[in-house]
Amino acid sequence: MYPIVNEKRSILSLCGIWKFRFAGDKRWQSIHVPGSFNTQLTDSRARYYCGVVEYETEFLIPQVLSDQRRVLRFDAVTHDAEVLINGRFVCSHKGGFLPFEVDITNLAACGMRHRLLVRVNNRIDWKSLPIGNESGTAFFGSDNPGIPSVEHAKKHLTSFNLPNFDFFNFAGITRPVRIYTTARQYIEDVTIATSIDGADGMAEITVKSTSTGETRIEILDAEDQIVATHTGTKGSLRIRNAHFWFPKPGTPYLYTARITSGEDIYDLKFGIRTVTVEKDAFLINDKKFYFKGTGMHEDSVFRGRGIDQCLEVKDVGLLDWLHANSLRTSHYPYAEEMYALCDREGIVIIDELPAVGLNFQGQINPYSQLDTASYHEALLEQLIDRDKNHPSVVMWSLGNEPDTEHFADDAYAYWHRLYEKAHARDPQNRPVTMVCCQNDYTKDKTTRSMDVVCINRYYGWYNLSGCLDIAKDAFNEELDFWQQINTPLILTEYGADAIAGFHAVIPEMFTEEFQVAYLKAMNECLDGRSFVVGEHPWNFADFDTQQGPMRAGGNHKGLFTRDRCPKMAAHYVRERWAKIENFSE
Ligand code: GCB
Repeated sequence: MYPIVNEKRSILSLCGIWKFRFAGDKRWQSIHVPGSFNTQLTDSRARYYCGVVEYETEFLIPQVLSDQRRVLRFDAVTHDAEVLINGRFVCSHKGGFLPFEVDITNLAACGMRHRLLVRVNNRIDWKSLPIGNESGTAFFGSDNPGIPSVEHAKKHLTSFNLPNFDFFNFAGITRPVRIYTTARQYIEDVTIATSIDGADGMAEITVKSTSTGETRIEILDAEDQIVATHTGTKGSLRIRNAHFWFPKPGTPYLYTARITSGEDIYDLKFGIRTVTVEKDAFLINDKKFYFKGTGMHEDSVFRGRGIDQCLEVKDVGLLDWLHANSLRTSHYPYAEEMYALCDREGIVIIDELPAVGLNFQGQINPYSQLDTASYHEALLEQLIDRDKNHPSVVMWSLGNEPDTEHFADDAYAYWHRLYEKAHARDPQNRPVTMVCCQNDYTKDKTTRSMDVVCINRYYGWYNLSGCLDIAKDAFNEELDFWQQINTPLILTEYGADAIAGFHAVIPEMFTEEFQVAYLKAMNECLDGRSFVVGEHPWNFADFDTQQGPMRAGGNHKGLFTRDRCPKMAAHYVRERWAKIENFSE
């Protein structure tokens, strides 16, 4: 559970300046935690380094906390971590975007200084999520093995750490590190599922506690008035004349569940809302909802992927300015603070796993040649356990753009197993999706089997480049196909790169005018199709990527520049979304 401070719990932040070195170095350099090392350091190795780095700091837990249970928590270390206290191994963790923790009550006595060392490995490969491009597919510029330069380059492949995805592989201790304390007997977990009964809200609450004492649940409204109570670890609480959680411009009303169990107390904010899919509609609180928003990235100039709450506030504010109501955490789970902010601000989230890159355009079968299945499942469980109580989260995305075309049966088996796991594990039984890349949709069996069809399409950009009339024909033909499936569809990505300040009277690719013309053309295809329940232009803002011939200083499909200035497209989208309501009959 997310660390909090109250009368029974405390937090010591370990954020600040730590020591850092590349494995094998003697000399330490200074670094800020949290942050990505690739962007912070001026050391020439920092940007494209591959392998192990070390972070070190000291900590001291005040003696006043000696009766408390003490837990060391990392919100995210990208990608793999090994943690040592005073030279002794205490835990390890695989995966760069989800939290992990270790009980250090008996490992670090209060009132003494302790040395904390974190070894971080940023290598991505065929067993990690996201996927590394271990074979260098497409990277050598030619698949012709006869070209000598290719053979030469292949010898160096292991030092490249190539991503098989389109965002920079930022690494390091990217989110806060904290020691939090609880009573010795403590609340381990709280699960809340809500439903609506006329004017009343129902909250099914389950508490997991190690305490032998009594457990009490109180529900407080936004004015801190108690509106329902229960004694015991499991209860169905009725909140009379409840305020429901609605995305903005509705009211994202939040209640607090205050759990007391023996000597421990935990406070959890939640919203009362329902999410269902019915035929080709996506319903929030039984009303037909339309997703207006974008895919995004945790990405900024100095912090890389390091958490920046100032930027989170800015981004959520700009989404509101656009009249957006939603975002997708493309292509990995975001910092927990962002979900809490979206709960408060009424932004709906499609919560995505870091399963991106399971696609080698048919050259490699990701389901038999890669080794991700059980790890993928573990991440799914961790994600649902972390985010299950957020009212803003309305759908799980199992991954982005896997190969579902060339190995259609293998793909179905792989993704459907996860689909079923997600439904079985989520106490709120939210809809589940997987985001599909542009492919031969007639061969794809997986996408249509999800609760919501989510497709990324680049007609007029990567194919039919610049020819928007033909692109519209092709996209309309595809939408006619999806119309028959009787499942709601969200266009989760569509976009054109635009270099801010590039203009032309006759719109051509890379100009701001073309980006607007492109989005208009695609939107014309969506309008009037009632099974289309959302549009997410790619991307919210320009972002950093691996260097390559298609990327001049990153990906420029942002509606905003990387420093959050609006391009013409942002103004166009804002005008359009002002006229589209969140809900329809
Ligand atoms: C996609 C990917 C996204 C890329 C985008 C692009 O389909 O999902 O990660 O950044 O295309 O701009 O190429």
